Amino acid sequence: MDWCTEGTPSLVTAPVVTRHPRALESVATHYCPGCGHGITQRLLANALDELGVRERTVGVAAIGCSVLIYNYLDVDFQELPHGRAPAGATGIKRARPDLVVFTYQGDGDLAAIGTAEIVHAAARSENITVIFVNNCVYGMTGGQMAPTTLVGQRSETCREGRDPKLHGYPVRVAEMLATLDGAVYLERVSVTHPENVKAAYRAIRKAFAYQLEDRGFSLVEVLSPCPTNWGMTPSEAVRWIDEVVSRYYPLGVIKDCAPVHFAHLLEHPPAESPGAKLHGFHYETVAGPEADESGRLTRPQQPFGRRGGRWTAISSKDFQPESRPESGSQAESGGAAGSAGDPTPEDP
Ligand SMILES: Cc1ncc(C[n+]2csc(CCOP(=O)(O)OP(=O)(O)O)c2C)c(N)n1
Ligand code: SF4
Ligand SMILES: [Mg+2]
Repeated sequence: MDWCTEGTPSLVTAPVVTRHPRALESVATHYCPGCGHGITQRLLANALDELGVRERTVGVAAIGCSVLIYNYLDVDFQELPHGRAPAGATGIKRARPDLVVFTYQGDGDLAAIGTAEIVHAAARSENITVIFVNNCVYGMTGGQMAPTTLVGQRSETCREGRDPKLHGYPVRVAEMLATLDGAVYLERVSVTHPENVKAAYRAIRKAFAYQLEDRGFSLVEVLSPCPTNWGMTPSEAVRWIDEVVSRYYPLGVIKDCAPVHFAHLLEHPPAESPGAKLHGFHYETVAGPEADESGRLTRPQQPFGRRGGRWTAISSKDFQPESRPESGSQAESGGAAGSAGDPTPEDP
């Protein structure tokens, strides 16, 4: 039978627009219908293929529904106890900087038992990539409340819905890590409809590209459906992410910048001109105050509390040790008013 009848779309002659990723094993996964882990791991495999790094990639599997990722991706894997994946990834990357190292962690794993590990890996700006799958519950163990469970959301351990008075408030992991100078690239995505899946792919690929460029810590937070524990159909679950979850956890780039060194000096910039150099770092004024409609001077919004300036490393060639502030200068006494980074004396 001739499948290539003229004028009829043909599977034989049609251009190949997608194919099974080399980094994805051809095995059936154990994920429930509508689960977001499968899509996310497929995107991960695509990114490793596209960047050509599959053979030198090591994944660190966490505890949770995703643990069997080591059976689904064709890369080397290490499994770590609950929450410890960033610590293990740190060791692997430091011992073998030539490898591409990532962790793949759920919200129970990363944001509850593993909070310390992720915070300090980000603070140290470990050059690793973290894929953080936020499905608002402990999926594997039957849907208990996680740090990410929304206020009012029902779970096995909060049957009437999360009550902030009793259970506290959900943790926005990406925003929390954004306050750390070492966190370089943080983006939140979802795997609900095709546009979001494409954005998720771009974010995952970019996070790995940053690691290849030796930029430091990156994390992609993926809002992911868990229809089984949410008591929803797969289509209800993606709708719930689009209409409810992503309002509390907004999608988009949360942070994308170089690590900031000597951040504490932002509060105590040197008393000298904007060109002042200190201990091999250079202080630049980013933006001064601007007049609003009523003529009042206000500062333009700076990300994460940055106030008017930033420190950047300078090459050793330009380093001028004599430019340290003299003892008793404004910098040492903590008086920032009138200095390069804080030109509005009336500001607190
Ligand atoms: C030290 C330790 N404590 C508790 C558990 C039980 N446990 C296994 S998976 C899991 C929750 C995983 O939830 P999450 O990280 O959100 O992953 P998901 O299954 O939702 O993808 C827990 C508490 C464990 N395996 N080890
Ligand atoms: S329980 Fe939830 S997270 Fe786990 S496989 Fe099923 S849908 Fe996915
Ligand atoms: Mg989870």
